[in-house]
Amino acid sequence: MRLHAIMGLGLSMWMLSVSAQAEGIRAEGAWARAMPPTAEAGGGFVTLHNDTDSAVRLVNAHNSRVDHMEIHTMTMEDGVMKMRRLPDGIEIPAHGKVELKPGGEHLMFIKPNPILSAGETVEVELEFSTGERQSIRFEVKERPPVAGH
Ligand SMILES: [Cu+2]
Repeated sequence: MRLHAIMGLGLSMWMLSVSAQAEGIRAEGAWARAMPPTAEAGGGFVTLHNDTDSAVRLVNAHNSRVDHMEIHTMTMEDGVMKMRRLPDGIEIPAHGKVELKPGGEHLMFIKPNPILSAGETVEVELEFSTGERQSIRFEVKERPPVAGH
């Protein structure tokens, strides 16, 4: 059962990357942080590659079980890390990449119901400035995946 599910996920991720390549934006290593029961929001992280000749912005994200999603960054204010919303989203440079990661830019799942639990996957539709939308599966984990896996 479990192996089957993993193989299914691998296949769907492969198919996703193939179709993503056709559109010019490629998502890699999407994961979301497992939330404590009392948390109101959870973070989502992914590396986005832009294989096109023009800069593209990630402008929004959608998921069926949240109130809404936001695009955030972390900034240092008076020695304290604070989250700030990025109303214009995040630019992915032409033939470049942007890494959404803990302590930096990230997606925010606002008031998910139920909360994000370790071991599940959540589907998020990323929306780009080109008008394209791409569905990505985020694996929910307690901590970041080991680099290279
Ligand atoms: Cu945030």
